[in-house]
Formats: sequence, structure tokens, C-alpha cells
Amino acid sequence: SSRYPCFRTVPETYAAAQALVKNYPALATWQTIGKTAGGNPIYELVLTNKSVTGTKPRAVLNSAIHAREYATAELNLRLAEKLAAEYGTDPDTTWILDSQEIHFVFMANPDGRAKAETGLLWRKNVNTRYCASGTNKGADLNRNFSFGWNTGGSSKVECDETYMGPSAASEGETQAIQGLLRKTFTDRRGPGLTEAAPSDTSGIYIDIHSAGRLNLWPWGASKSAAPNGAALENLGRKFSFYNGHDPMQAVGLYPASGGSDDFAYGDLGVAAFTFELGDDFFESCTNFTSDILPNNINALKYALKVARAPYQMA
Ligand code: 0X9
Ligand code: ZN
Repeated sequence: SSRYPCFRTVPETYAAAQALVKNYPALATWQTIGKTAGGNPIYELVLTNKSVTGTKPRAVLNSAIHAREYATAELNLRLAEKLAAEYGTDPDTTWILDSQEIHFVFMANPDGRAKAETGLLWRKNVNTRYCASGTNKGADLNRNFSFGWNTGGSSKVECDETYMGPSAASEGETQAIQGLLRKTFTDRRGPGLTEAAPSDTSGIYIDIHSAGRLNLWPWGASKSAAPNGAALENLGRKFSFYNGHDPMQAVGLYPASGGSDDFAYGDLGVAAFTFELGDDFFESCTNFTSDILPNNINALKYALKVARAPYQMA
């Protein structure tokens, strides 16, 4: 956008995704996964070599669930563009797209993002039912997921930045992501159960946020270690090797319930991480291009390579 020149707007992002489908029809699919509070569609892009059929392990990469976290959607889109462009020449990428399905949600909160693009420091969705007489309308989508909803670190006050919503998964945006995760990761094993077989539909979920340079893993609402917290920590530390982020259990940032990471891990038994990119919501083009983008592309590519490793055991 003109205000933030390194970060494409909602319509620019959708146009770029549709261009991928047009230019790489053997790899790319663009489809609707749900609707926002304002009635607008929420989309996903799927990348995989469609001529290799059969059940493949999956990865879901989500971004911009918090409206003002600009660098997150651009990173996610740049990764998709890079994977499509280097398929057939880069051996890692060719392996990733032959053997796995990668699901990208670039704009998980497009109404909120469009509002942020008008110059506001917007975080929540734009559900005008909440905070009707105030200005800070909407719910914090990363407090609205149904696993462990309302178990601390989220607000019941409608005008607050971390308003959890009136009930678990009350928001269309939350329902879209939960629905995508449930349909993509069909095991529904929940935490503490058995290791996945390599041929099943498990994989990895990464929710991309900013800021703070952190790689976070569940739990985010409870101080207790996740059932396979040691394996999650091990993987989080490997991501840190690529992106330079500090690795920690999400609760170490602050306790917050109803996050999408805890849902993916707790409800579905999928290895789940939250990346917090960079130092600010508005990164300079220099920081983004020279640091955040290349280092996190490497971390995410590594994540896609190991998505079918037994880390998804929960
Ligand atoms: O508070 C959040 O939702 C995330 N940080 S942010 O500054 N981008 O708002 C962190 C979420 C970590 N995960 C959980 N607490 N479940
Ligand atoms: Zn965030």
C-alpha cells in the first residue's frame, strides 16, 4: 500500500494469489473457507503438485489474524510465490510440493486489516455488535478459539483489545480457521495420544504474528508443559537457528487463552507454533527485506521440510 510500501493490501494480496493460480495451475488452488463478520469471504491458497495424488501430510500457515501485523501476510505471500517459482529447480521445494499440501491463509482477518490500512492501529475483527457505543469494536480472534476459551489472559469487556467474544468460536473468522484446521488435520487426536503414522494427514500449523522476534509453542494459557513439550521446544529451537527468534513456551510471553495455536495442538494434536516477527507493526522496508523476510522464509521452509516428522505427536 502507499502508506506501507513493502506490504501489499488485501486486494493486492488476493490479486497476487489469483495470479499464482493462473501461472501455476498444476500447483495452486484458491478457495473460500468462510466469511467475516462483515460478510466478506476468507480465502486459502493451497500449493501442492496436483499430479501426485494420494493423502499427503499438510501444513497450514496463517497470517494477519491481528489486523495491524502487516509483515505477517507479506511474508506468507512471498513464501507462496517463492515455492511456486522455484518448484522444479530447487530440490527442497520440489520435494515439499510433491509430497505435501501447503495451506496458506494470507488474510485471516481481512475486515480488520482493511480498517488498519486506513491508518488505525487495529487489532481485532470488525464485528459491530461488540462495543456498539464505543470505537474499539470487534473481538480479538486470537482469544476466540474454542480450545480452553475463557481460561485466563483474555477480556470479557467488549471494547478491550483482547475481548474474547461472547462464546467460544463466536466469530466467522474463527469458525473459518477452525473449520480449515479440522478439515485439513483429520486425526483429531487431541494432546497426549499416540504418535502419527507418516502417511496420515497430520503436519504442522504456524500462526504468524508480530512483533517480538519469538518462536512460541503451546501451551499459551497454562504454565504446564505440553504433553510433548520437549519435542515442541526442540523444533522451536531449530526454527530459531534460521530466524534468530527467541524460543519459548507461549505462556512465557504472557498467559492468553483461546489462541489458534492452542486449538490446533489441543483439539487436533498438531504441532503448533506462533512466530512473532520483527520489532514493530510497521517494519521499514530495509528491515523487512534484509532481515525479516529472508530469515523467516528459511525458518518456514525448514518447517515445511519437517512437517511430516514425528513432531506432530501430541
Ligand atoms: O497475544 C497474542 O495473541 C500473540 N501476541 S501478539 O502480540 N501478536 O498479540 C501471542 C499468542 C501466543 N499464543 C497463545 N497465547 N496461545
Ligand atoms: Zn498478533
